[in-house]
Amino acid sequence: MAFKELVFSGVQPTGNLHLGNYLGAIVKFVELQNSHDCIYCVVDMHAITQAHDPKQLVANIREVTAAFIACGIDPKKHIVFNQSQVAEHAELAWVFNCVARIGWLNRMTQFKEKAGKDRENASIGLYDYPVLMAADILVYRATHVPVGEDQKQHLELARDIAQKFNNDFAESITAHGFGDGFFPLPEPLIQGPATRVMSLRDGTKKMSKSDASDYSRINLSDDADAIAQKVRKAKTDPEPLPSELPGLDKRPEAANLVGIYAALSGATKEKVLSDFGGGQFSQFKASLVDLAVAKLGPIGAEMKKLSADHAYIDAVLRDGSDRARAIAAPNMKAVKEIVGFLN
Ligand code: AQP
Repeated sequence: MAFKELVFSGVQPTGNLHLGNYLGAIVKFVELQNSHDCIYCVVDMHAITQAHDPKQLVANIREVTAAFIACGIDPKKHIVFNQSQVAEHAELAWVFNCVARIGWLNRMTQFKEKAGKDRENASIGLYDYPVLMAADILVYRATHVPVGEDQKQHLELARDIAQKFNNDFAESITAHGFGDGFFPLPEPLIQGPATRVMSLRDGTKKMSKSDASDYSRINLSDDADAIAQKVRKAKTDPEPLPSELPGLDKRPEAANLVGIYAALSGATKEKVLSDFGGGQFSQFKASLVDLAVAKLGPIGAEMKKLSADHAYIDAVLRDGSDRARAIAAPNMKAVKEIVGFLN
């Protein structure tokens, strides 16, 4: 069955939106608006899978919404909303809980990393997170999902769930007039020079909201001084920059900074190396500071302004939720009929 192309993606409102979220995901969200219908979600139900402060969560939901808009997402042309306002996400997640297999979830590396050694004490929500994520995407029957590299495994699980649902209920799907498959197999869109932005303190670790060191990441809310300090203090090695890509092998910190520069400037890593190769890190870092401040400074300022306008942000989310629900509700109704619920 052919599906209409539709983009869906989400960001957790867990605080400290950073350069990794921006380059790995939000920049792609903005680009895709020109070619696709897009639904961008503040996935607040994922944000309660680990301990959280309710007051902070409300502020974070508004901040991520403000970041989307400040980065260039148009909430009138596309849909911007928060997950918990559309109950169909949770409803479909339950059906998918009965489709997904425990063995599949046991393989999810993000759960292992986030639960750490104390796995018995992790919430069931954290374990089940990828099933809810599959529901987030598939409740809209979305076909394309822009994400960072770290979400690849979760996208594969979403495809497995869609495929198993289509197989398990094949007869019912056909009987209800949905051809040979109700759900598309959503395609991950993981592209560009910064699909996995690494920590500025350790080039082998992902840049992450939860890293204890604020110097490990550039936050979208950082001002010019903070950006400059963090880039200047970013870990490097004693060698000058190479002129060609193979010269970055086994130099994770150098490779990371070159990837960041390439993504922020819209150039390839090859071009960045041909411009800066042979030079000292200090010169390259000075150029990176200028570039990062020019790109991120205005976003941070706009984010702060918008986050403070609660009435505007809340109205955007309400309007987006109404429009999201209008797509999700008929899909959920069909799922209920397919699985044999009376409604
Ligand atoms: N370092 C990264 N490089 C590239 N892309 C990244 N993303 C996250 N970190 C990087 C992408 O940003 C989108 C939103 O992520 P999220 O907030 O939903 O979840 P996350 O991956 O859990 O974010 P963090 O920062 O890594 O949080 P913690 O510290 O809680 O683990 C996704 O598309 C993600 O791929």
